[in-house]
Amino acid sequence: WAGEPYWKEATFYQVYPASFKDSNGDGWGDLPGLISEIDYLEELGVDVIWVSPIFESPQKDMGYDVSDYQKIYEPYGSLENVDTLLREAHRRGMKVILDLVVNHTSQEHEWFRESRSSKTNPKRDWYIWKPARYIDGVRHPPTNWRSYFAGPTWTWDEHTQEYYLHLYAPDQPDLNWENEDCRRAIYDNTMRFWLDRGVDGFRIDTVNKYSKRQDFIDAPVTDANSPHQSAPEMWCNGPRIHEFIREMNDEVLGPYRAVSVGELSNTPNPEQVIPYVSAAARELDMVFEFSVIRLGTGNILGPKYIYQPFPLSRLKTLTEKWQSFVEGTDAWTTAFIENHDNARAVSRFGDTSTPEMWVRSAKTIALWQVTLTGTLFIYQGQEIGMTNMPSSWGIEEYKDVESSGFYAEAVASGDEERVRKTLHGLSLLARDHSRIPFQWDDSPNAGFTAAGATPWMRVHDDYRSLNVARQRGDPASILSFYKSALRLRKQHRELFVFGTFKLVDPEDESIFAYVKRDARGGSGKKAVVVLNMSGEEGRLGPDVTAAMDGDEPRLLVSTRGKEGDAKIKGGKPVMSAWEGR
Ligand code: TEU
Repeated sequence: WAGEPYWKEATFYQVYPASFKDSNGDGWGDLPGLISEIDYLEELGVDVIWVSPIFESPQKDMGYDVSDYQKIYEPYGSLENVDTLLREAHRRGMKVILDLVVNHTSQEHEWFRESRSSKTNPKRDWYIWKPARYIDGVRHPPTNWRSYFAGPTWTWDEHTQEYYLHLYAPDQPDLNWENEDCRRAIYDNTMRFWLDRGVDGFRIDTVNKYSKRQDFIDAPVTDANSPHQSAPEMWCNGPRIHEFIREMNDEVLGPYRAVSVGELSNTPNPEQVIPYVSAAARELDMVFEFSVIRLGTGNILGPKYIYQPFPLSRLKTLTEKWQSFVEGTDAWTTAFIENHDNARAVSRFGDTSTPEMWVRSAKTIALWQVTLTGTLFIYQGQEIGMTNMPSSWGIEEYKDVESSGFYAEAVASGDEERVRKTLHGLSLLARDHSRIPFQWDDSPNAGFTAAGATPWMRVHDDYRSLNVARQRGDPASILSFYKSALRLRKQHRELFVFGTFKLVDPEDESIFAYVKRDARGGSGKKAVVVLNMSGEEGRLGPDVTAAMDGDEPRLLVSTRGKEGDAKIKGGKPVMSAWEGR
């Protein structure tokens, strides 16, 4: 669109490398596998590929624990493979961004090995070390903070007799951004290294957590049954965070014209988000804000996996909040409903009770996403309606460090009800659901890896009926709908990518309707988007029909194709179950 950078209207696609495509039969996805499927992504309409971490790592947190930023984890391939990926993508006019994980490293990173070797090592201050507190002669961590994966944020180091800070697993010590040498090393060693190789930008992990409050005090006790308390205010959006991000931009992102999308959790107030993404602030191009995708979860620094049911109206008003917060500002937003940290959208917001409802609801979710303002991100498998792992699978199929942390915590509590609720929550919300192998076809192992191989996570029981091969040639498939919907999004970019968003009838608990208008007003066009998010036939309320202003509405698209078309002509629009128009 005139005067706008490419990444605003680009469709981004997240690849989780371990589970996308395995080329050599070791059960792990890899870069040659990804390269072999670039044509598939191009055909889908992808402009930018975001590859989750591929760097050397002991894989305690699936590569979000990097032990060497300049080496590729061997099962994923080599630096040459990255060069080929970049070449093949660029040749097709596509771009590639990598994951930048610099809040913490692996404890096996050379920097941390040095840091923990002695209190006088020059890199001691590159991580956050504190002495113990002694209460009645008993050793305690410096603060009472709870980590994201359950348990404390501090681990004792016998050798140097101090604790180090880790917001995530003990294997993921936090870097000390207060130390300027450490920041310079991050810019050089991790960022410039990849940009010089031709990478187009970064998805920046945990971007709001680099500046910790420096007083290191206890958080108020909110969970009397636990020694570890939720304390995001100690490390999220801290005192120097905007200085750090601005520096990162001035030093690296800006000069390289690298696109950036930061992960911004625990930041539910638009006033806190705007400074990161305001164009004038020159920090980040965009961020992920998680209010919508986290619907149904408990406090992520507490009972995250105790499921919290929510009404549709909540999903609607949160969508509106995170659509409209940028209106009238120079900031930019994103649209996404899946990633590697959340369960599958169709299982959470759609209906998988029958094959028919599965197809319909996956398409309606697609229509919702492609009509939202901001840069659109799709997660691998979303485009074929991949679902959560079967509910019959036991806890042994869950491989994620976070799932095992929360499960172990529930078991340790000795409270059977809590164990039961946690297992239930995990079956709906665990990060594992989006991490199982991608379903390419109906051959053994779903075409993800060789027939006789052992995939690193179990392949979904449904892969014979739910796979790319089956949907590719079928005009009525979810995949075909995504392709045409992504084209539609760009044909009407002034409404869908750049438009304003206005919710209609916020209280209706089955119909989700909104109006998109050309923000610059030039075209005078508008679109009324109506999604029946229920398994019942629905009639449009007066507010929705009024939103059509008495004009002769033209049906641009129905998720039900011709059938939807026939009904609207009757004058009294009836929406069939899980239909979107
Ligand atoms: O996630 C950071 C994070 O705070 C959450 O968004 C994450 O969903 C987690 O589940 C919180 O409970 C990023 C990565 O996306 C995630 O995969 C990593 O585990 C994490 O950082 C640590 O590097």
